[in-house]
Amino acid sequence: MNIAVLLHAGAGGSGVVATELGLAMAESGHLVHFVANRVPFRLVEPGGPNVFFHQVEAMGYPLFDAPLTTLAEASKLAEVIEEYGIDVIHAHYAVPHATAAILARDMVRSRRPVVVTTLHGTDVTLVGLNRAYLRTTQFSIEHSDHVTAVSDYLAKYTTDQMGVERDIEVVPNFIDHQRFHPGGDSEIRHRYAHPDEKLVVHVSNFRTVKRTDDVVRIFARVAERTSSRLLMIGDGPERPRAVELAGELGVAGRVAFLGSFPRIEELLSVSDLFLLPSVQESFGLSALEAMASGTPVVASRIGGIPEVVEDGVTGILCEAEDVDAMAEASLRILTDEELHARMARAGRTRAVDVFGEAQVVPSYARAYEHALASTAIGVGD
Ligand code: GMT
Repeated sequence: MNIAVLLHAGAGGSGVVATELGLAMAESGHLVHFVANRVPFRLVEPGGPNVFFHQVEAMGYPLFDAPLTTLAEASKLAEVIEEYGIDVIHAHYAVPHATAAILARDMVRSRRPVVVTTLHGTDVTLVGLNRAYLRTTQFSIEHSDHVTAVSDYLAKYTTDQMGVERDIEVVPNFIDHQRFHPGGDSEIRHRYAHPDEKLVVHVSNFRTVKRTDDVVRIFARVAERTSSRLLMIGDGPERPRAVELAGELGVAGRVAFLGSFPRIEELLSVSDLFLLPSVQESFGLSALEAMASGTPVVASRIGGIPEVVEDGVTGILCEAEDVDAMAEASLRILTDEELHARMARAGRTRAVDVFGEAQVVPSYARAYEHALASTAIGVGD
């Protein structure tokens, strides 16, 4: 198949899934064309002869408030479709990518490809439900040829809250468990913590929904009772507030804000606990990355997280915003070696057996075939 992938190129779960999936498809022999405004952040090295990148460039103009990126994306995609005979467009994130995909599909002069859209979370829960984008998001989902969502929660939410009437297949996030694995390099651990200290970690894009201030609050309570350090990985609008709060709570010297760190697997595999106190999370890819690395998780019992983190088995789930409960749960895991080891093993097993690349990627390949079959377009017709 010739597959075009539309994605957000910056750091974020949907871009990670889109890039890893595209690379896996290319590995299995398909030709994959990434279409984005810049090279996706996980496309760190050339992906081999089956991987192409096409840059979207949107022209600014005094009459426009901002460059019309969705239209530029649709135009670029139409060129790619006509030049390479694209069979499938995979749009990750409903707006604007599914919208651009549908526009390109409908305007090409050659054979039309099919549009497969994957809903990742905030494209529905935050952006899509906003009145400014609601109708466009509904339209883009309903006019895709096949739609997947990353959790049961998100599929139901889209149908119930957005009033979208169509089948949505659940295909979860997946993990490269050779890249994310337990037993990291002790030299790396020593850079961040002394041997007698516990290492707690959080990874996100520091948006409000991630509650990075709660991460710092939970850690401050943990640090009162056990010698520990916190690694804050990633960047975003809430980072300055989290830095300030660490100072206010007197733990600044124990918290390292590392920013966007490219090889997070090296840090997850040497950490003792992963914190994810989000108030919204359709799946929680970072929790899965922690589990694959053998790191137990303390997270909120919201959204799709209970489909990923098995409460009491691979981590502990608490009510969102209940900082005290999350601090208690963290201390339980950090101070009970036997419990920690059991959760670390169970997390790794669940990540490999349920969310491994080999388990999940074929579902996307079937989704492509299903879309092609349902519109009666054969590959290369
Ligand atoms: O908010 C983020 O973490 C980024 C966001 C994205 O679209 O890049 O992540 C969403 O998609 C991920 C991949 O499918 C999911 O694992 C995250 O749970 C989801 N984030 C939210 O729902 C807040």
